[in-house]
Amino acid sequence: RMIKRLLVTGAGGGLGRYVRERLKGSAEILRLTDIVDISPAGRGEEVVRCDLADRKAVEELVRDCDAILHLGAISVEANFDALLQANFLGTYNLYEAARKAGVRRIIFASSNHVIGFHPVGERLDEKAERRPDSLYGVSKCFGEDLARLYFDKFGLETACLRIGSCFDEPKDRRMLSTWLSPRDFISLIGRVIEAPAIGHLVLYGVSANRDTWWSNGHAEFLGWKPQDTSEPYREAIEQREPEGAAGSDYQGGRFAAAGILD
Ligand code: NAI
Ligand code: 15L
Repeated sequence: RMIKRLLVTGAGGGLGRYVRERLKGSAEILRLTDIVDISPAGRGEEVVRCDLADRKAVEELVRDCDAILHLGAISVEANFDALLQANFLGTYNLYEAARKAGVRRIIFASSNHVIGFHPVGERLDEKAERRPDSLYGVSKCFGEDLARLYFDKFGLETACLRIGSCFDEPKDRRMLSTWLSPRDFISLIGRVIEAPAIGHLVLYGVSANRDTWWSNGHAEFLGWKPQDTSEPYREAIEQREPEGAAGSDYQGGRFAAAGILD
């Protein structure tokens, strides 16, 4: 069942580093790529530097890969021209290259910012209306729609992971609800890679936090159970951060409160 070669875009970023350290045994070879230099290939690794906005280079990059973990992107709000290259064009290039190369499955790092304008406390499932809170969020909506198109037209499967906040620890009150532990992130990726069939799947990437807003009830077939919770961090966070800090009315937090960057 083990896949041969898994391409990981954005391998130099925060989540890419978790994957490189901890995702062992899900693929024989990890092909790691980023636009920035990353440390040289170790055992079972290949390293390729590539700008996702470069169509020809992406075609080359994807060749011989069985599945893709697509993390490479601008990962915060930015001006439209920057998002246009990395997120819109980069994701399109990747899907086209994947289609041509016959790649079977993509895990797309979507974001909670596709639903960030829903109010805090509202429970959402995978059918919730998308309410992006930023141009960044719109770029992730585009990726989700592209994934839907490539499944309906070509049968290319994608799990769109609407990742909450994946860091070593939750950093503020909002992340008590949105935190995804690195360990749960890795186990979720493992489940998605190993599942026999996923079709087009939208998932929330969130740990078993007390006050989570998101439910994965439709995806129980994956058998993914988050192990971690933000509770051990609550006391320290509540002590250092006053209640009702800016941007906290909406699930996207500060992204919902910010303006458009030019
Ligand atoms: P990051 O910013 O640390 O890493 C993203 C990587 O993508 C960087 O190494 C960057 O050099 C690379 N990249 C940017 N533009 C590129 C281009 N044109 N061509 C090739 N590579 C390019 O972000 P992080 O936290 O590791 O996130 C990974 C993915 O997960 C991103 O797509 C982000 O939007 C998504 N995500 C992350 C969340 C988190 O809590 N860490 C939450 C929601 C979504
Ligand atoms: C994201 O989409 C970002 O990539 C990450 O840096 C965090 O801001 C995260 O969402 C979050 O909402 O906490």
